[in-house]
Amino acid sequence: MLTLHGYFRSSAAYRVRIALQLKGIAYQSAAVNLLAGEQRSAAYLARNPQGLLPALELADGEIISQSPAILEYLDEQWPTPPLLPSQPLARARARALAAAIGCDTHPLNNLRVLNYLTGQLGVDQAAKTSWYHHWIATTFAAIDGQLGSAEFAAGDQPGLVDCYLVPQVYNALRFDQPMGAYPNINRIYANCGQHPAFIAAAPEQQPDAPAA
Ligand SMILES: N[C@@H](CCC(=O)N[C@@H](CS)C(=O)NCC(=O)O)C(=O)O
Repeated sequence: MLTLHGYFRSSAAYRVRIALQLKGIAYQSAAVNLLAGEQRSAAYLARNPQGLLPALELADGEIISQSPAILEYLDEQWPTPPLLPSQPLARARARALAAAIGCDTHPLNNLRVLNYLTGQLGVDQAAKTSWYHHWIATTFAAIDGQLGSAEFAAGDQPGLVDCYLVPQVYNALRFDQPMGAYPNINRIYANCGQHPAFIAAAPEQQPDAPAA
């Protein structure tokens, strides 16, 4: 059985949960409380020396870190349904959209970066929020037009881009990001919200989420 070391509100763990659910892969969750700093505990650092979530533990105890690597592994080991379109150009475009979120947006707004802004750099809460909104808006403005008018990000089936987009939008809404300028992102987010895999992967459905 696979074990996903994650946290209900970790965007990167949420990406992996969506893929696991889309593919119908059985797994168990091991909670690492980000707000309590458990990602820096000796036990977790032994699994992932970067101290970042998620980490996927295979049945034999091997560990894979970094959500893009985990997503690729899952797609290689459980190819059906695929996370990527079949045509090379469409695959490249999907990977580019995923990277716009995973490489160019999420790292700027990660917990440790926001904590560094308010801690070591003495930035106040308003400036921190401005920073957060700015980097999300920069990416969402750039990718909204590339998303087209299909039900999901890369067509009529959910896939890799949706795995990245939904957690990023969830996170943006938590931080009161103005979302009115992104009709395609909003449509895809709403459609994913009706899909069983995304419902099961949602933060509120996770065992470590506080009771509502
Ligand atoms: N590139 C990494 C990013 C992982 C990451 O930043 N995870 C966040 C949670 S979404 C984390 O563990 N943050 C801990 C911290 O900021 O101290 C991935 O995709 O797995």
